[in-house]
Amino acid sequence: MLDKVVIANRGEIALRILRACRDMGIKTVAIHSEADRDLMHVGMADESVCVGPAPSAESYLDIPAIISAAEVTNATAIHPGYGFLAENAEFAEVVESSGFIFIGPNAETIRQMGDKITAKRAMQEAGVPCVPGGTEPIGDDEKENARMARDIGYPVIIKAAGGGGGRGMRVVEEEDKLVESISLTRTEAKAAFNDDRLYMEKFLQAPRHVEFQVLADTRGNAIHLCERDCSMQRRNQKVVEEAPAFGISEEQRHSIGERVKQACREIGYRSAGTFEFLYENGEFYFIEINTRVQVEHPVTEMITGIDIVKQQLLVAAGEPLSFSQDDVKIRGHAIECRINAEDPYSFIPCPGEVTHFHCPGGPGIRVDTHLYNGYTVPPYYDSMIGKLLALGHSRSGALTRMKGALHEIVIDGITTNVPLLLELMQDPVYRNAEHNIHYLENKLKG
Ligand code: MV4
Repeated sequence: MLDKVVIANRGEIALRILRACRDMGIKTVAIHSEADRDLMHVGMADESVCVGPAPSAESYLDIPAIISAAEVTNATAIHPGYGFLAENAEFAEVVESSGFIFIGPNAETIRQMGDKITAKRAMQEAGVPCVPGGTEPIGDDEKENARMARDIGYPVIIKAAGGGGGRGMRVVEEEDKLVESISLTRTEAKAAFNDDRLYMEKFLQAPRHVEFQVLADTRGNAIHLCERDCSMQRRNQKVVEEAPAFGISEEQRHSIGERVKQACREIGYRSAGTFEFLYENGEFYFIEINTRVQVEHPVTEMITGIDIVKQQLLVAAGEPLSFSQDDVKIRGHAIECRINAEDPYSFIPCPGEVTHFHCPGGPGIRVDTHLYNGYTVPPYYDSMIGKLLALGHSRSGALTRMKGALHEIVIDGITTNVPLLLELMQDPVYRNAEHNIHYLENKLKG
């Protein structure tokens, strides 16, 4: 088993990784910036190393500094969490070439799946249903591109191979905008990703966002942990996530689950991963794969009872997964609300001192947060300060418990988005699960 893990992240996910290590008797090293000395997990870790000043580029993204921290503490492995360097193939490569285990997929897989064209081609070959559209990069032949778009049918969406998470995309409603849209998107892709390869897909107008969680080990075992619905989002920032996805049949779950497992085997996937789909008119369409543990992984943990981070640690140590597909059963329904230090309607970040924090509790309530009385939320990083989860026997039971917990939680001293979350839990469209990926933005437009 791993001896000592460097937690190369901050906030709630760093604490989450520390807790999994603690459960397994694995020693922990917390790396942190100068602004994060007071983070809870820094005090709880066996060792801590300051890797630089507040700005992420000089600390959490500083690869040599993180490798040095692993060396001076004689660590075995490095867990990147999510964000920061979690899907940075170069980082995974340097970690492994420096003699440490990277807790995640291997660098080549991260690189290949980070290329949205290669990823889509791999999925098509594995029989995963994809959005209609080519997996050849869009060329410069205007007639050829016009024919491609006509074959797909307008509206189409132009996407950057190096993009993802909403960056480097443009919708084209009619033919006379196609040439200009391709040119603009190519320029933006070159500037943002240093990669001007583009691809074209049918634009789905009102889909839901449904993603499948997978786990794969180094012994050829791959399982899926069912799906999550992440449609309640704003500008590609998820606000509320849940599992399982409302209205998905056992047959659909089995069919897509078998295909994503087959894809894992064919690409040699290792560790935790998420296959993102758009779901519209009863059909699934693959869009992207995320080669990291995700913010919303706890909703899957609550309905299956499987600790995803512990499985990552076991797989990194070369152990087999602790579960077979037959062990994966859904019990109940879980909802997650992301708690952000931000204005609930303008979304402007509101860092500052938390003068009083009261954590909700009771049956089926889980709170993943690094907050404590007197903690000061710094202005340098993402505004998410925690996740509130509620598990119920049914979706309506989870909704009731979530509402209660949102009324119980106290975070004095800073502004948070709790009022918006409460409003959403009482929103009739959300309560009837009739929302899609555009619902929240349209609702906020008033
Ligand atoms: C799409 C789409 C509609 N049609 N692709 C946004 C980020 C990345 N996950 C891909 N995204 C989308 N791709 C086709 N062919 C709509 C989106 C999209 C979206 C997808 C999932 C969750 C939230 C979203 C918000 C805006 C657009």
